[in-house]
Amino acid sequence: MSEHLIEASKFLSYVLRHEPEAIGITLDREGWADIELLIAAASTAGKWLDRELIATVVVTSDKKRFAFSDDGLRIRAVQGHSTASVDIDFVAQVPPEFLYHGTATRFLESIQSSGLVPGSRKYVHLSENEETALSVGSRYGKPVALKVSAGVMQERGFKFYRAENGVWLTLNVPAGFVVD
Ligand code: HQG
Repeated sequence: MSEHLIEASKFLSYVLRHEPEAIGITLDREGWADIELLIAAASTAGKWLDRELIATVVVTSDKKRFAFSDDGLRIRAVQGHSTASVDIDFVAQVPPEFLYHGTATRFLESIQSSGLVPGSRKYVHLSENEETALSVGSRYGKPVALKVSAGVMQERGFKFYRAENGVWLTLNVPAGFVVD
């Protein structure tokens, strides 16, 4: 991905997950933003975007972070939100027996005492494979992939959701369900 596309992708993550108000747009509860309004608001904020650039980011995003509405008029981030205005109505699903959470070794002590908590986001993010978790964890330091007994958690009543891009979400993981 070129620098230009990475910068546009980061900008879209910022406004569609975290700070829509920074450029004066609003997202609905499902996270959707009107693309024309987004382009106009971005331009007022000094950020140039057009439909073609947005479409290229959506299609080339390695993690499939964004999706267009069926009519092509709106865009949203499919997971990763911290803004309180968005609360996607995910349908709970049965997870695989184990899921992985990527973190940095410096957080392990705290995780052992408090379990996995969502931090500034709404959910704890989990992946089906260890490699993805390691790459997520490497953003914060020496990476480690924690194995989570998702199947047992679900049997005990914890809810799991799967975003369109395959990332699994749950509200929290008590320390006892982290198996290594
Ligand atoms: C850690 C990326 C101390 C947690 C990824 C993580 C993901 C604790 C950090 C998405 C803790 C939160 C989300 C505890 C959890 N004590 N630290 N009790 N519980 N943590 O960025 O999962 O590339 O909010 O391990 O692919 O790293 O941006 O969450 O290190 O899907 O599209 O607190 O972001 O996607 O960090 O990443 P984050 P995350 P993108």
